[in-house]
Amino acid sequence: MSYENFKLGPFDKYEEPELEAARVAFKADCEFVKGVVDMEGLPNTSITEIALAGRSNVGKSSLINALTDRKILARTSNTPGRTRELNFFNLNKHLQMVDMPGYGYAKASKTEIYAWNALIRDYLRGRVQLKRVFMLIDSRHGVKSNDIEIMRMLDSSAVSYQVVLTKLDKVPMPEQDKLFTQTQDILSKRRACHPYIMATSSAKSWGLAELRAEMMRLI
Ligand SMILES: Nc1nc2c(ncn2[C@@H]2O[C@H](COP(=O)(O)OP(=O)(O)O)[C@@H](O)[C@H]2O)c(=O)[nH]1
Ligand SMILES: [Mg+2]
Repeated sequence: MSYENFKLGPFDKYEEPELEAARVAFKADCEFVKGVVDMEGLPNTSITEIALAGRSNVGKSSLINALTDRKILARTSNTPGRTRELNFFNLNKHLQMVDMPGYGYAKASKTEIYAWNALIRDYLRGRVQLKRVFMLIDSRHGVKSNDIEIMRMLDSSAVSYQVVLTKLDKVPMPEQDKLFTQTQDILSKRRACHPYIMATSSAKSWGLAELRAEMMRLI
């Protein structure tokens, strides 16, 4: 696939032993901890946390399932906006992964949107053990204005984040190069953004080994 050629450009490099160690780590037990609707409900632990953020339907739940090789761990759905809670998953008591409520869901009411945004904002700003936010971007659509809004908020709160392109299988090879360059351009202007992007397809298992390795670097 085309993105192999980019490993020294916008993509970081991972050696085989590191990829293998991460693969083994993600084979461990992964359990759903809880769904959280307000700040009081946050699990009271100090385990390293990473969060998956992104627009509704970008593929957050699918990515958690693919990373952990479980089919139904995180509920995936064809109905956008169904995930309205912060869903906490615990990987072998070492890494907590948080599936965040999607933003940009057109059919939601203003009140709902306001409540989710407040929860997302409070969580992202106030969580000490949160080591990185993985900002999922649909490869077909690229970075949208509401993605930029979240990135701006992360920049201003100094929460580090990294972009993960999803559904790369939906973009024909000749257009992938353009997607990578455009994404890289947008990100180069952002302060708290990790310099490398990650490219994945949960459907084809592309980029999962690398993303697991990147997550394990944070523990
Ligand atoms: N082709 C393709 N479809 C995907 C991929 N990841 C997710 N999807 C589909 O996109 C839709 C939304 O996925 P979901 O994980 O529920 O998104 P979420 O709202 O961000 O949690 C579902 O129909 C998935 O099957 C992928 O890598 N490739
Ligand atoms: Mg979901």
